[in-house]
Amino acid sequence: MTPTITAFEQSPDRGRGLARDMPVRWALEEVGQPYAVRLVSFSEMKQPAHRTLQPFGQIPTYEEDGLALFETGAIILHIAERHGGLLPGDDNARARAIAWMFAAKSTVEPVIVEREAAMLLECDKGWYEERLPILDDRVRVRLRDLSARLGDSDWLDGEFSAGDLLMVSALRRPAASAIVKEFPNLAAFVARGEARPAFKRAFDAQYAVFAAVSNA
Ligand SMILES: N[C@@H](CCC(=O)N[C@@H](CS)C(=O)NCC(=O)O)C(=O)O
Repeated sequence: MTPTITAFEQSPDRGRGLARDMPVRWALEEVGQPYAVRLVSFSEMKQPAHRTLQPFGQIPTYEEDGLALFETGAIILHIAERHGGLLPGDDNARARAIAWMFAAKSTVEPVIVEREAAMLLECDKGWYEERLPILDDRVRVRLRDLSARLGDSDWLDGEFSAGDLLMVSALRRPAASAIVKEFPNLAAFVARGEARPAFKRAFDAQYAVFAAVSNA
């Protein structure tokens, strides 16, 4: 059965491929699984029908054969477990790739999202200018450690995996991009992810939604 994911009807990112349906689309493209997209408005996302799928009233969601999932990481793990190409076959390597998925979502992305939230929601506060360097430093500490671990490797642990997919997705967030540039190996890591044909297909598909709304 073709899975259906949800995405913003009108994405605030204006076609930059930042909304979190993007990593799910990317994962589906990597494994060659066709999918359908149901676009939802901001008000629909907060209605009970959508909250049944996503308790926090957010996108993305994933529905397939009686299964409804939320949380990007869980959705991608599900996709990766059912198809080849996103997790290694060797059990230990697979466990390590899953550890990188968690690292992306629970160690790296939160500090980036915290900076993003400050930029969006706190920029009119008197203490904003004072707080921003503190948030930048929190991102920098994580990226410094990540950069040290990545070293000269193409990917975080051997072949490209769902861990890389989620880490590249976190580093693509605008709140991280200036700091990513301080670490040339991380900038190259992101560029390698974005150069993957599956990434490009996912990006184009998400961009098409933005373009259709803009031209309407
Ligand atoms: N932890 C969730 C976060 C989902 C999330 O933040 N979604 C954003 C779009 S990228 C959203 O729906 N924002 C609208 C809102 O929270 O009202 C995941 O990774 O799936």
